[in-house]
Amino acid sequence: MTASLNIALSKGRILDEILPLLGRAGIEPREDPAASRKLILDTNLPDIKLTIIRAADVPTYVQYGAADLGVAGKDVLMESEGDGLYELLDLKLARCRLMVAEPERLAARDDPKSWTRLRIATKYVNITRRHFAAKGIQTDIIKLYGSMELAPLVGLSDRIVDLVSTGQTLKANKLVEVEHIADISAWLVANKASMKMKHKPLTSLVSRLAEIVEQG
Ligand code: PRT
Ligand code: MG
Repeated sequence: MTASLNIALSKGRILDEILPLLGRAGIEPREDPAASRKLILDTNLPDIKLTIIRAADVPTYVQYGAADLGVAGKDVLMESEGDGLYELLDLKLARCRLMVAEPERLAARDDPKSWTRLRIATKYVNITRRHFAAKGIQTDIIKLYGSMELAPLVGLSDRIVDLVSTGQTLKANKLVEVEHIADISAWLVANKASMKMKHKPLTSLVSRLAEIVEQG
């Protein structure tokens, strides 16, 4: 009997980009995860199942062993601060950058070198606090769950910390990037106990995926 592997994925960008990669590794879900209301999906391989959850929940599922493997953005991993998982492979998918942004009119007379205290809206509270604490800059952080770009427009904050890919969203809201925090991509993560207990099937899948990522 081969041990079964459960892979946690989130709908949206990650799913759109990971499905072709899994397909190249010979793994096809039995139904379309984007359309299905099922939360656990069978694949063509009897020993591989996909669990569909919210992006921010992927590290939790993997840490507790509710999934053996997971695919999560580096942003989500950095924010979750958990230590119960291994970051195995940079899948180089869903790439973007985590940035500090502010209104154009503020940027015109702003100098990041002079920052001492900032009022920032973000969903990345931990990353933001750590990033600025390391530079000795104090932060008043306002936690939001989305649409961070709105905050400076309505006076909720002066600046935001958010993901940027094309830059269209910032531009449409008259915001500009002022500081780079991290380059972001989706990573394959694994539960630590699964790495021991299911070592063979797990590492063979990971090396198959690594080869495909290498091929680009
Ligand atoms: O939707 P839900 O609340 O369940 O979760 P989620 O919003 O975290 O999921 P999703 O699917 O939106 O994002 C999943 C992952 O995709 C993130 O954790 C990132 O690792 C990655 N990713 C890559 C992005 C982007 N690019 C991205 N551009 N996630 C979000 N964005 C947003 C960004 O927040 C901003 O609002 O897109 C907007 C900017 O895009 P541009 O192209 O206008 O610059
Ligand atoms: Mg979203």
